[in-house]
Amino acid sequence: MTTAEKNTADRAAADLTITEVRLTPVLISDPPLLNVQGVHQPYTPRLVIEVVTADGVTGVGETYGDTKYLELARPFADLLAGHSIADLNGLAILAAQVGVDEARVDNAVDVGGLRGVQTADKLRLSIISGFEVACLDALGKVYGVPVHELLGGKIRDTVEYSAYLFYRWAEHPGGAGESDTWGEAIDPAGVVEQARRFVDDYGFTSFKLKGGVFPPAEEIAAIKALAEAFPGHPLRLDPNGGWTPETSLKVAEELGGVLEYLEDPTPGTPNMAEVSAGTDVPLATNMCVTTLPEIREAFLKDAVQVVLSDHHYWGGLRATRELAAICRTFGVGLSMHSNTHMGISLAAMTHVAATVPNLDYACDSHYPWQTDDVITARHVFTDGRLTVSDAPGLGVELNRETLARLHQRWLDDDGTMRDRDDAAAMRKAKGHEDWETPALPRW
Ligand code: GKR
Ligand code: MG
Repeated sequence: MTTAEKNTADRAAADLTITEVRLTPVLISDPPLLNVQGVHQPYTPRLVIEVVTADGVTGVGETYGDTKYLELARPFADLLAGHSIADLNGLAILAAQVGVDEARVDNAVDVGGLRGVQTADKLRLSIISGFEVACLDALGKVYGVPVHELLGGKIRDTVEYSAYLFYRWAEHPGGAGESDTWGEAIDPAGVVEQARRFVDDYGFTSFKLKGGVFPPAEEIAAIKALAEAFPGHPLRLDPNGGWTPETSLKVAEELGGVLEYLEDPTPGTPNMAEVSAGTDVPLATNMCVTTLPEIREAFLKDAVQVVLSDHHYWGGLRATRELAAICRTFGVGLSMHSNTHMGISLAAMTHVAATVPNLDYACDSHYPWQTDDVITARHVFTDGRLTVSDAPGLGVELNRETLARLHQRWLDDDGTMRDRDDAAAMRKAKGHEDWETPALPRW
């Protein structure tokens, strides 16, 4: 038997049955980044998922780690023993058996994540996605192929990311958490300085500013300063629904010539449709189109011209490709959203992005802000791009020592960091003791 024949025989004989699932919640450090709800906590919860097959092959995935996600992931993991890592469609069937405590669902607004209205289904999808990625990683390792090949194959060798600029403080209130060397950015000069470092360190060529923090005039000034400092570079502004339609239209008029797109200027599809009807600036969203049932109204009303995909809450890498196909059908652009995450998620984002023909924009990623990672070799951006890995599976390896340390941090936490709450974090700052998440639209 030739080596190739033996490999084929080995693969055919592989036992794909899941025999063990390991769930490891961790707390990863996060800088004091500001948004419409408040400020990031010093530490953010994430969940690392490992599925182990009967042959001892381990696949890894990552998703949100707040208590409400853990409460779903645990019973879901219990259902997986005996399931095949190749039965990806079966994950949703199993997840439907897991009950969601409705009291845990932030119905009006998604606390911390700013990903639109939360539902029990969306919580389930956010769990399925982490397991789907872990199964794909394991499957890729068994068959000796990269995850992108399991999705049909890469159509690009590198994936472009944008610099994700945030207004931020130099330190967390009371000097909590880890310190870094980025310094404060609370005005146009600070934002431009931050952008320069993103360019110098990572080579990003497009920029997204998280807005909704200061009155719109100040954020308009910051975008204009970026346009002047980086002429011709794509710029985006995202106040997470912080403005009324009227304010949004004024901002669109002021920034018409410089914005690549305006992201969620105003909350909800009807408001977005009103803005869309009054401006030529493309509107993007990761707040009003976040699930399949939300697509119809938004697309029929031409409320959005770009949807930000996110495999975490859309239900996985294959679901992301389905979303891409729907967007293609309707002539709606596709970009990619990000929350605080580590390298397992970035690997998954890069694999799926490499396979989607109509990913028309540089993807978002919080990764440069994350100094903690559970993988052995951090991803390196070159010219703002990541090279798509051709190694089996995701192409990342767990650093067990770091995983244990970050899990210990989660165990040692008194409970205050285990659930992301940007408003609670804001109240710890001097002068903001009475802060409440502002009702949207705020301006
Ligand atoms: O982490 O502050 C943040 C972001 O505002 C994030 O929560 C959003 O979901 O980045 C996201 C967005 O594009 O809206
Ligand atoms: Mg957004």
